[in-house]
Amino acid sequence: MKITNYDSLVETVKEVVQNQRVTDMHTHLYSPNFGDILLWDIDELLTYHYLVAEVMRWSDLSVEEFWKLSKQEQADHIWQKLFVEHSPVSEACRGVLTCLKGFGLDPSTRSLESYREYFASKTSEQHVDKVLELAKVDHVVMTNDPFDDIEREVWLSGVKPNERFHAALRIDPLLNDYTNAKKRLVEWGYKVEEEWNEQSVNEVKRFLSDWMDRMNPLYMAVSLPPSFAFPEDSDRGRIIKDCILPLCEQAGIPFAMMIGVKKRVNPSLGDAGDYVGKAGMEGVEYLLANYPNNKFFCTMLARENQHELVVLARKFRNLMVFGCWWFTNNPVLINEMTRMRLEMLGTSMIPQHSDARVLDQLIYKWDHSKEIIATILIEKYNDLLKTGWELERSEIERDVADMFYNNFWEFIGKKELALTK
Ligand code: FIX
Ligand code: ZN
Repeated sequence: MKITNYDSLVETVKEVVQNQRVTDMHTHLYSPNFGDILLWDIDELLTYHYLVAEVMRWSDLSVEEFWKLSKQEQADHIWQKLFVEHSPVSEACRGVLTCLKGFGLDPSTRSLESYREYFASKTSEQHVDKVLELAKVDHVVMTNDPFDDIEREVWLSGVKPNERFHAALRIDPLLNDYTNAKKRLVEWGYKVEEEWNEQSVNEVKRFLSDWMDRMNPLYMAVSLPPSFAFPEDSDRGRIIKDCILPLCEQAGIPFAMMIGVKKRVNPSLGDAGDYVGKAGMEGVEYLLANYPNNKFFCTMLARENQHELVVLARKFRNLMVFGCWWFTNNPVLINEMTRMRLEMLGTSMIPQHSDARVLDQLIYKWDHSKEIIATILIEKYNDLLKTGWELERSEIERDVADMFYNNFWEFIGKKELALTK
């Protein structure tokens, strides 16, 4: 169907984006058969670390007193401070309300007890089906850390994720804290030595290979500080060069770098205590130029890094830019970053991931982002119509499917999982 005027363009783009099935390439969710580490319900939504950071700005409690509260008491406190005593205009607060609305609950009642009753009536499996359908998410890529004591036991018990959940092998402790990580490797039977020699290289590679065999990860991932540099005469520099890059190339999977996080600048806040810093791009540039047979995902945490990341993606086809990560996952920056990407990369990018830590967040993370991305696409397509270019609905469907689904599967080399065009 040809798009002939602005009104039909608006209607078509909104409908196509809204109905587009999604592959969510980075989350902290788990397959429901992994047990209680999959978080869901209103109290988990309210105690999301984004809201912990925000409530501590209003709370009359010390951080220590807050952490001593039960999960429900924490949620009650957050609800009172951020929703009742002050309007919930922040993105994370609004997200909770979008989730309630998505479930057909009534935010205007402000009845936390009625919301708790709704979730209490659900089982985990039922709820996963409901949320994935409401959010139109077909595939959820997890964050899987073999150094996490609880998750490691789940994998070692032989549990495999349900078919809609996929692993990403996350290796922050190995790359960012090798001094302590190698002690655990030795505990687990990997004979790494004090010095970085051939045996250490082989044993770290054996550790990674064992977990790649166990998890079948779609990619390997790490979050990196603003000071990230490569090449670098450091544990991280040596492990990336001698282990990560050869294994990823051999397995044909990307290495995902999430750059710019300053961990625990306020340790008392826990996960809410991480900060952001502008990173140098030289390390990413070097990797792209010197490892053309490796594929790289990259997302950056500082607003100031977004433009150079997009320009770098114009120079190197083995880089796939993805998502509006963490402190950039707000309308003001989703808007700026998506425009920057479309204007310099066209649709050869992955505009968003959810980073959801609570299952229900898939509803709001995708609802909010789809609304912004649709608005921008309407403007961009209208600019085309103004030149006399003609547009078919099927072309809009193709472009939107690429960005929300197919670009991911095609970049990782699993076209068979892409939507048929
Ligand atoms: O490193 C990461 O995967 C970050 O996304 C998380 O550490 C962070 O806490 C988060 O969930 C941000 O949205
Ligand atoms: Zn994350």
